Amino acid sequence: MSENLSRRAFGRTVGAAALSSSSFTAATASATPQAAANPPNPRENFYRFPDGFLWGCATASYQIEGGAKEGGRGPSIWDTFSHTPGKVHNNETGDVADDDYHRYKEDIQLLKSLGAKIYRFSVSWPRIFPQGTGWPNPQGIDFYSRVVDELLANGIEPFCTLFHWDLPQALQDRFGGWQSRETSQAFGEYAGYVASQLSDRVHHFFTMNEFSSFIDLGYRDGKFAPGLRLAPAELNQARHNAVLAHGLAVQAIRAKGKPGTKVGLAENLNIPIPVIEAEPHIKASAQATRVLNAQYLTVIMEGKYVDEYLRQEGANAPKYTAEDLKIISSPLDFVGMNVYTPTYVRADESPKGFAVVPPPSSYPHMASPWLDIGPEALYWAPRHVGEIWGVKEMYITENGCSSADVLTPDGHVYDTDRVMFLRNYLMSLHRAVAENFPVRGYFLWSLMDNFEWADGYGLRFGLYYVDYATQKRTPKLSAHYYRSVIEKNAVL
Ligand code: PNW
Repeated sequence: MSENLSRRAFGRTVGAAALSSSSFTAATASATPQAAANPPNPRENFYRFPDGFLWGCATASYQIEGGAKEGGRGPSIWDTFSHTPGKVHNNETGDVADDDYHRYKEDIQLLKSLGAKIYRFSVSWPRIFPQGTGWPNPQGIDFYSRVVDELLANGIEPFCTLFHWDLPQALQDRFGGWQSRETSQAFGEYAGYVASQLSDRVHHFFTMNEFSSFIDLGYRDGKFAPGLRLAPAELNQARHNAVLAHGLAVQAIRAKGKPGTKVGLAENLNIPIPVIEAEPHIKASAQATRVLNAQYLTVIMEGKYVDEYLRQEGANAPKYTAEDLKIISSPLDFVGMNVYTPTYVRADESPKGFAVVPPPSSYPHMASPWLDIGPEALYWAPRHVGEIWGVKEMYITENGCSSADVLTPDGHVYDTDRVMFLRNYLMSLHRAVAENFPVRGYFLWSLMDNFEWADGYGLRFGLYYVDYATQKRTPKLSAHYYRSVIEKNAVL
């Protein structure tokens, strides 16, 4: 009965056409009386998560908001990059994206329909400081303040990311972006300001999203904004400036936020998986975790660049002071991990003690060519981070996949591959939690299809299908699946 009611409520929010009079709905509905009569699905017991486990979704400002020239927003490096012909698939831009800037209330209802308890969104720095520094733009913080209020009014806890790649263009022009410590300093000031304005209602802040994506893809490979290809010494310095910025932001949030405000980061660490789950490969994978994440997570957790990295880079190693390392390793309240792909590692006789095993050409991946399928990554990320660095609070800040979604004429998206992906990754997460690695919550990437960076609108990661011509959102099969997972607090 209550299930019927909630399904009807779900249908109402997402548009009646999406859920009515379909074989999918009928099949689900007819299963209900049977489920009540028979013992529950054993999976619901075996793969159940602890009470209070937090389920939610993640998005990012440039990928969903649009409203690029509204509310006093200044340009970001992604506006410049996407408007440069040849940089993004079909020369698509985030000018409109999901139009969430105008539709955030509707989008928060989508979250509510799923039963989400938490939502990870990002603040667009150039909405707050259109020139990167200086006087804040009141319309900018007002927008996020309204988003936060709307989330809280719907019983959803906001988790705020401060940097998800949309650097103010002014900082790129004036200082060369992350090539300069001026940008690190400016980030600290921006982070402190946002915390001072939102921490009465937002209790969790992430400084940065994915160092390697915005630095390595943006400053080494030229595939992301600002589209540079730096030499190794300059690249390592940009990496250093980015982790320094993170540390300055941690300190600024502690100084300017309400007491009790929690700070962490959302990092797509390299996740070594032992080729065989037995010694000595397990030990090799732990050693690999420290070395392969040397420039980012390891220096943040340890306050020191590991010798292997410094030796390997030689004269190209970054220049820094002891004070820098103290700032970079400012203590965190939690670690967020974006988990997508595995890195297979085996034990090796070399001084490093491990070797990375490159995937064979037959290795399966999702619609994004880089998205190799490795469900065990969602077990090994919390295990390595918990065992190596003793982290006491963790979140999975992103996990999900692209799929070649097709909207059927009667308005469905049967993304069985995404459901397969989620089921298998979540079973690995369940194992980590069952073994007491302290993962408190999971954010699925993403709530809805959105601007997938250099892939434009060509690759879809959402639980909701977005028709970009009409901005209509349609729940995919995976949205129904995730809603059931949240409802049962178990992997189905
Ligand atoms: C993450 N790679 O990006 C980002 O945090 C999201 O903004 C993005 O939409 C999502 O994952 C899906 O791509 C990544 O090439 C981009 O390995 C590229 C890679 C990994 C993550």
